[in-house]
Amino acid sequence: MQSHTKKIAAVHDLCGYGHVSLTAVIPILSAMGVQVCPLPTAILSAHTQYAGFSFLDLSKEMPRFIDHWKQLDMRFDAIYSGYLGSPSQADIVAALIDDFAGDGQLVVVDPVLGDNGKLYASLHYDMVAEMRKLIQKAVVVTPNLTELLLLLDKPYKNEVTAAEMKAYMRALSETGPDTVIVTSVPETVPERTTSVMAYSRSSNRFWKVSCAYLPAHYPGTGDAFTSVITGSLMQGDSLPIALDRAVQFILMGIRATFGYDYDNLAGILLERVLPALQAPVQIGSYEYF
Ligand code: PXL
Repeated sequence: MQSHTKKIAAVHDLCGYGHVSLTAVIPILSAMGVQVCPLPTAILSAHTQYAGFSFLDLSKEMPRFIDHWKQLDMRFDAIYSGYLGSPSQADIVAALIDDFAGDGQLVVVDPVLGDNGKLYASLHYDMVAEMRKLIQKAVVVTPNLTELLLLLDKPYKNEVTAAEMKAYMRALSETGPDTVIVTSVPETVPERTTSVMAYSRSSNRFWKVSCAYLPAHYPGTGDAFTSVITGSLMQGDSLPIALDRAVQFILMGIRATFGYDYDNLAGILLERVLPALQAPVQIGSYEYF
């Protein structure tokens, strides 16, 4: 099949409301010039932080998508997975990666498991075990601090030193992925900030981007963050530039939303900030640590 734009296989759920997963991944990567081919893991009325959500698990349908994609001889420039509808889907995604990922291809696994020290409502510890296996096949993984500690089987804590973070990122990378990007890392010195930290094993470098802490929680910011990272790497940006672009975009989204009297569960007002993805890269603030 001839390719005119870069294509990505995007393995995430579809939520009818809430700016998470595919409803964040598709608009962001499209705005960055990438054709998204969704492989939906589940269909929900709204994300799982809303009480009473409906949930259709697509585990049976997913292998049919993959079989048809093989018949169509589809080729992807990248594979990107996120929230899975059941632990057994980890094997389906692993098979997709085996079938479609060539040498040096970008494989991004966002191990969506939880936030603020807790698993998401629909998930149990068997998902953590399956995610540990799946990340072995990734090139880039993007856990938040909660997910990083779950994957490493460490108790949650919200105070971590730079030395601990370096050891944790190295340990996760040793299980397979070259690049580990950790979001929502709280820091208090020299002032209260939230950082994104990253480690690349192949270049043996650690990177950090810090921003002011904002006292608001919006579901889906992790999905939006990893989507921008993925689009940026597909455009050929370096890892620290990708980190800068993603942090700037999320901050802009939060700032665009924060000023309103608004239901934070509905996620950031993504549509207000999408055009910013077409702007040239801004001078950023990444640090080497
Ligand atoms: O943004 C992560 C996410 C993805 N998909 C579903 C979710 C959540 C977080 O709550 O519920 C269904």
